[in-house]
Amino acid sequence: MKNYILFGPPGSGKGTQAKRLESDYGLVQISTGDLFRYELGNKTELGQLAQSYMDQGRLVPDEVTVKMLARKYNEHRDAPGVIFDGFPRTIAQAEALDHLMDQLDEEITALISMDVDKDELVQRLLERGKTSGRADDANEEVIRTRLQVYENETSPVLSYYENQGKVQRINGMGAINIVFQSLAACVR
Ligand code: B4P
Repeated sequence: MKNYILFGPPGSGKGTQAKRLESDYGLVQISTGDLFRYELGNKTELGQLAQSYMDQGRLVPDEVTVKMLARKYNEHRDAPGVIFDGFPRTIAQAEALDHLMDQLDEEITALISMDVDKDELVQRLLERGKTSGRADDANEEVIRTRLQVYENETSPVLSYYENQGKVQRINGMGAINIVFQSLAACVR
């Protein structure tokens, strides 16, 4: 089974591209952001806990996120492959993912990192905020907090996988179709 991590800052297009990889290559998208939004929409206990963090642009605590992710992964063991979208976002999550892979005799195939300029990220998220109804896209201050959280807590995850020789980088600027072509070349 192939296990890809799609990596990049908020607004880099992880969700957008993961959906296309799912429809074109049969890889299953596992998005922690979508999983939290689902729980939130159903007003579950987990959803209410997650909302307090997400609305401020902060990360949901690792132990909650890891447990939810492991449960979801186990539902898709017969898939040809998965795309982890928005996970891992901290070193602790990366270590937990390695542990899960070991337990299941699996391994991370590659981490694909999408590079996008900061100004472009802010523009994309503000644009989405006009229609998404997402509190974390609604104002620039929360968006800047998310980008700062990414710098501080998530970007070290890249070095973690660089040390394992698993990182592939692509240019995330440009039209969605062009970015998808670069991405497709990494998973073929
Ligand atoms: P996520 O749901 O993961 O969302 P994201 O980082 O904002 O978006 P993504 O990179 O997927 O961008 P998208 O394709 O949508 O996280 C939301 C929150 O959930 C986090 O802040 C956190 O609180 C919580 N969370 C999630 N995972 C967690 C974890 N592991 N641990 C703890 N907390 C966690 O694209 C954005 C916009 O750009 C879209 O409107 C899209 O149409 C547009 N776009 C995409 N590609 C484009 C392109 N090439 N050109 C122009 N526009 C483009």
